[in-house]
Amino acid sequence: MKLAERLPGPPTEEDFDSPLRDERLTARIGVLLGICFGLAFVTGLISHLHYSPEPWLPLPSRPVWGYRVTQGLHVLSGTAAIPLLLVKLWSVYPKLFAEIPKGRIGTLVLNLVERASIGVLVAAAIFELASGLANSSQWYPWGFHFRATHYAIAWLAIGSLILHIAVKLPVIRRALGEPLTGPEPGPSYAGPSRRALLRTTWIASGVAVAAAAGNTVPFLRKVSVFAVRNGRGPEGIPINKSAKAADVVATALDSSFTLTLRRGAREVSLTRADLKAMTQRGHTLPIACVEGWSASGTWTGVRLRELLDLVDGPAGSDVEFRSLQQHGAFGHSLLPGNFADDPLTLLALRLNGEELSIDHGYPCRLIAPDRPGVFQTKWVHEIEVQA
Ligand SMILES: Nc1nc2c(c(=O)[nH]1)N[C@H]1C(S)=C(S)[C@@H](COP(=O)(O)O)O[C@H]1N2
Ligand SMILES: [Mo]
Repeated sequence: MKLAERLPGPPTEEDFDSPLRDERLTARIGVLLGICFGLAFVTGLISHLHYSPEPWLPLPSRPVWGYRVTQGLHVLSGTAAIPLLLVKLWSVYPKLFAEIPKGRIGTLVLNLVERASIGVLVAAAIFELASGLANSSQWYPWGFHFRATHYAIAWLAIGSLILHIAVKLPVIRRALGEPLTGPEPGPSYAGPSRRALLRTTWIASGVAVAAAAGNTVPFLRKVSVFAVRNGRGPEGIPINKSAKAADVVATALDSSFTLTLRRGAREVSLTRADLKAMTQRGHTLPIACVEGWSASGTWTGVRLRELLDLVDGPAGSDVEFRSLQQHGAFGHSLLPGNFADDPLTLLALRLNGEELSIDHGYPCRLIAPDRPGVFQTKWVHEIEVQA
């Protein structure tokens, strides 16, 4: 026997004979998957605009829970998509082994182009879900810049998804119009029904969401095995980075601490006692981390606008915050003018009725409505008006 005859050949599409694989199943999962990707894309764009503001599209500072909801939805829709994508890929992957049509060169080219576009879609979709999941679990096993890459590939994913839906629209419409059951598989078939597989897929997706939702929804915290934050922390709020990790313990507790307000050559220095002597206001505002967890607290402190007035900061000016933290990207942030002027934006000194703990940003920290947590700078020691 020749070697070629002894080796098994590559499988053909017919070698995969599960009667559950069917365009009616694929289309139904596809609809939900499409909704999840659409939701993740739109909420991702909102998050991107917070990081890279566009002057022609300023984001509003209300509702205060805006980013909490959009970023929560972003992470949850991505999480829900993981089981859906796995089952959907299972339902179609034998097509990879389908014979390439012989004959007209045009048909061949079209077939190859379609395969390539699906290859791009699958790769981009897997990349988005895998990198997003790792990021929301605070696991960074890669060397590339997460946000820039996740954002660029998102366009690739949504573009190839729209193309895919357009190409498949006739099949999708036909498949959704047909009932899920029948024809019955042969008597030798002992597996689950198509309906049972679909139900299991929905449940898997729901369980994944419930397991992640505890990051945002307080009463789900107990069941959430994926929740990075269990809701515990000083003053009832989780801590993102401790004072020790940020290497600010000594400077934050230094009794000679002063806050510097600056605008051009104008400068005003305030001690913590000076800040305490100003009008204190209390607002309930959430910390909403990009990783998807969020928690609401009642913050008390000085209205930012009243501090900016001390150096005659013009209305609408962007404001730079600098932390005592010397290292890392989170040691400073730029607050757009409309957020700086929002009467709810505080330089907080207290949280939930207690003195701000050092891990939450003592001596003082920024807390603004509808902002990504990463910009709610802790251990603030300099505030500079950019006008
Ligand atoms: N100086 C400084 N401020 C910071 C951070 C940081 O690492 N350093 N982390 C930010 C992030 S990512 C979040 S989500 C919030 C969390 O605030 P908390 O630790 O008080 O809950 O703080 C923000 N402020
Ligand atoms: Mo964060």
